[in-house]
Amino acid sequence: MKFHVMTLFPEMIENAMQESITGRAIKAGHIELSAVNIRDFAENKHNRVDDYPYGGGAGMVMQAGPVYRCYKNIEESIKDGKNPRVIYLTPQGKTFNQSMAKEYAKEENLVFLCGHYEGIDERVLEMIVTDYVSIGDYVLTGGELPALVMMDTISRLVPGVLNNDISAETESFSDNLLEYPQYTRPEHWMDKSVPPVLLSGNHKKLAEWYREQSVIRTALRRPDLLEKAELTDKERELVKSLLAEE
Ligand code: 6GU
Repeated sequence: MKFHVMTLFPEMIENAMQESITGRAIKAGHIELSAVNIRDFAENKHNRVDDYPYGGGAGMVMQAGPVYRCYKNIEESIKDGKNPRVIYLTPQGKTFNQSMAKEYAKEENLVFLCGHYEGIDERVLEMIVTDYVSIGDYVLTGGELPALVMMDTISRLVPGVLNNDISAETESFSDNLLEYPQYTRPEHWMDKSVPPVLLSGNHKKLAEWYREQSVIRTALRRPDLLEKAELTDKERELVKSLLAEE
């Protein structure tokens, strides 16, 4: 998986991606990152890439030319002959979720276009963008943090990035249930003890407890997710009694 990021702040992308699990994945060669500065494709003395909006109004608009030349440069670097998906980060896009991440993780190349100022000239968006994606209903100053959010989410689905292959599958959202609570040593802390079933070594009881805790937690914190979860009749009864208590 190679991520290509078109941005005015390449260091913001590189610095964040070099930390923690994504940093290790880059060093190990599981993912590749190229942050390309759109400003390098300005063709004027002061390297300006924005101008006033036609029609007037507040703020500046990123010009089509530098963005287009930046994209062409990336396209030429991709040697597989396929047109990559080009994701424009915008609050006007489809809200990113885990199932979109799973789809993106199948791609060999992904291009992210990060806007700033009041936006980007519509004509270049029409030319190159395949997907308009938002990360939620709030407004950020630019597309860099959303691109980082998406790359982080997608990276951990790429084979080899996480230590154990099962961990990406068994956690929150994979079956529309939240993950069960976790505990580590010491067994007793303040006035709180680890649930005894976790010390029992009984695998069947453990699996039942994990499942029940996931259902309880999802009912209390994210009842909206349960519409898509597959629950047994007994689990549905449990949910009903929990939601009645509230
Ligand atoms: Cl993708 N961009 C910006 N600027 N703000 C956002 C967003 C994206 N997603 C949520 N808010």
